[in-house]
Amino acid sequence: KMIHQNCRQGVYPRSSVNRFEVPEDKVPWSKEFPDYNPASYSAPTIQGQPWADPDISDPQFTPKWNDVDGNVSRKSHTGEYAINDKGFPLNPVGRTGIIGRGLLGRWGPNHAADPIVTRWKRNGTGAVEISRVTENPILQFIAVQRKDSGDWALPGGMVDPGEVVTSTLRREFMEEAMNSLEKDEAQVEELKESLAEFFKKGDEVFKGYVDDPRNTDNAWIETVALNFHDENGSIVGKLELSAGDDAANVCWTDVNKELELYASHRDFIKRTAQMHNAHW
Ligand code: RP5
Ligand code: MG
Ligand code: MG
Repeated sequence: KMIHQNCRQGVYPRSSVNRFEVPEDKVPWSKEFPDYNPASYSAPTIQGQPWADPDISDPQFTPKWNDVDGNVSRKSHTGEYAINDKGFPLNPVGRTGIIGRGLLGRWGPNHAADPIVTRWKRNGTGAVEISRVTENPILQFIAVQRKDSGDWALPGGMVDPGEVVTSTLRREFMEEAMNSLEKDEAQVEELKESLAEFFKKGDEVFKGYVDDPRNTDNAWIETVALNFHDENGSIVGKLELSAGDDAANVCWTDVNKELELYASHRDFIKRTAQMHNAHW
């Protein structure tokens, strides 16, 4: 059964609001928790943003829960989520110790996409490096350091309204790992072109709920993580990386079990390593 760790204790990110502590056995909604009394928090920075939903009490706001709602999917990869008697969608994993939207723009699922760009680690002569421990070849992936938390993470981001996930994957990669927001239109077109072929065929690594520290009882992140592998290092292996947007740093990172990454990203990298029979 799915469980979350990163979103059920401590202070909510970029706020001074404490989560109501939820012990592991009290996470599922099916478990009685009469003392449960979480604070409500929706960050002032999301109010009125074009990418954010209105307040749930706004009479103009008539969301189609569990459905495609105009340009926005309010469907969950995890199945049908419940709506409580006050009209709030409920986190499919369970309690988080906080109600409201927190930092998230959407009530219910907030859909993201995570590109996992990999290549083999090579030595000076171009030979693939083999781990002396597992005798498996060592994979590398492109990681970014997040500006908000300082954690290393995948260069992922939210799916824009009406955007197809395959476009989100390439756009977020370009923004966070290649600083495309600071490039001019012609340079962006050229970059898009050069990545088009590579980003055409990705292998699905994960689709579902992300254990993100921003999740609340009424808003949560779901993602689709796809692996784009550069087998001989000739495509992205040559690209010049440059951190941009919400990334402070970017670099090729060796894949192994010592990795510590943001949210559930370590799980995604572990699965990727297994898919390639790589060292872990
Ligand atoms: C993560 O939040 C998802 O897996 C994705 O990487 C990310 C999306 O949020 P932003 O990077 O846009 O903040 O948990
Ligand atoms: Mg982004
Ligand atoms: Mg991002």
